[in-house]
Amino acid sequence: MRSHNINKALNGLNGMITVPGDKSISHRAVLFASIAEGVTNITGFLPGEDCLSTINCMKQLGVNIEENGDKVIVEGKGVAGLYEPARILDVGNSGTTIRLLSGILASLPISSVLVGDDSIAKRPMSRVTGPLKMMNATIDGREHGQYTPLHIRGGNLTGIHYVSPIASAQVKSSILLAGLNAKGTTTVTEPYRSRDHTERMLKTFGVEVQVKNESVSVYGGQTLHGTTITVPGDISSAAFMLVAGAIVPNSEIVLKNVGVNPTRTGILDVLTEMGAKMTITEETQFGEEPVANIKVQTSALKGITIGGAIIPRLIDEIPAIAVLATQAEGVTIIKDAEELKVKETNRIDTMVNQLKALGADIEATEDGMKIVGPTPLKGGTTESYGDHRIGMAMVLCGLIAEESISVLNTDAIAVSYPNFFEDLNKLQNN
Ligand code: SPQ
Repeated sequence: MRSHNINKALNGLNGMITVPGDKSISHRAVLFASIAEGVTNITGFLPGEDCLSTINCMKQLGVNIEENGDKVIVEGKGVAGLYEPARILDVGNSGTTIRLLSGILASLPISSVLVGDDSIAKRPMSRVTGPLKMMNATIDGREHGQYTPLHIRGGNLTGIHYVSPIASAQVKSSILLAGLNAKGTTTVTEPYRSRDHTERMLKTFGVEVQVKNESVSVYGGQTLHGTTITVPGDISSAAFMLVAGAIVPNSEIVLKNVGVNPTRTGILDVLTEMGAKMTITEETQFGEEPVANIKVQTSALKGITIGGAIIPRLIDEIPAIAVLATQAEGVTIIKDAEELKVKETNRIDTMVNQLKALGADIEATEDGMKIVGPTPLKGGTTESYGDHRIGMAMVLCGLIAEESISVLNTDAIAVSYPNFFEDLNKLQNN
């Protein structure tokens, strides 16, 4: 396992970079292309470990996929053309792969077994297996289908109206994918809207999707048609650079072609409300997805309260926001974010414990955290705990701390941002 020693960025961060392709969109592009009829050409694909797990699973289901860096060509087989896999499907560290793929597999009369790494083994699966069973799929797993390994035997599904207790794009997408091959109409209603990449991309593949407030519906028996997908830069990866640009003195950075889908831009709202100097230019569209360049400069920041409907719009950015808040004047409260406890790690505990050890004034609450700033951070040893976003958040701490910070198990960062250190070096050497 690799580790990195991070030193204070004395000359600031400067220049322009293009962050890697969006992870959520890359997964969906491969999954939807695989169940479509005809060829799909994907560019800007994220060749991170999670999305490669999706590709490997689809290959085991008989799909021909050609990969060349960020270019991927998928020869769709139509959903009924997927093979019964001869071996266990391994999703690695990827929650998106196991939950979305479960929806597809639940709609097919084949038997499959899904496993992942130690982190996946602890993450709740009943949020998808529960509604898929209501649709008539047979699914088992540890603790009655709550945990991996999952065994799915599907087919002959009936559409449902599922009112989800949580705002989760993985739950919504899994049920909708099953609904595409079910009898009648399938509807998912969420308490707040989660990221809507599935709804947007299904349209690109020729599927009729109805969206009404917090509800999304599809009817069964629709055919997806191969297409061309250009993946925008990942705003969740950009978030680490945006926070670095705002807190490291003497910085001015521009991030090119970042996805600015409104269901993902909570981080931009938070930066603006905290007082960050930020501008958005070159707004355009990559298919159904809005994209823009984002410039950020070193800023004087103030604490704010973050909760309610904005949480699903920035859930993956909270580790970065926690670091940001340690450098803001006053109190920052993050609430309504219990979902952080069931990510790759318990992101409330891992962030609070590690930031506290570095000298931050931070406390965990039941549904988030409270941070009082600004506080200087001191050196020490930190760890990703196998969670890419925790690893990158700890690197941010090293860029501003008085002494160097060593971050253990930085390999995990390759899950979503394989060139993270190269991009950071570029910004430090301009
Ligand atoms: O795929 P995975 O491991 O679940 O990834 C994470 C991440 O930090 O990259 C969460 F740990 O992102 C999820 C996100 O939190 C990706 C996602 C999606 O692509 O649909 C949706 C969110 O999860 P959820 O549970 O709210 O649906």
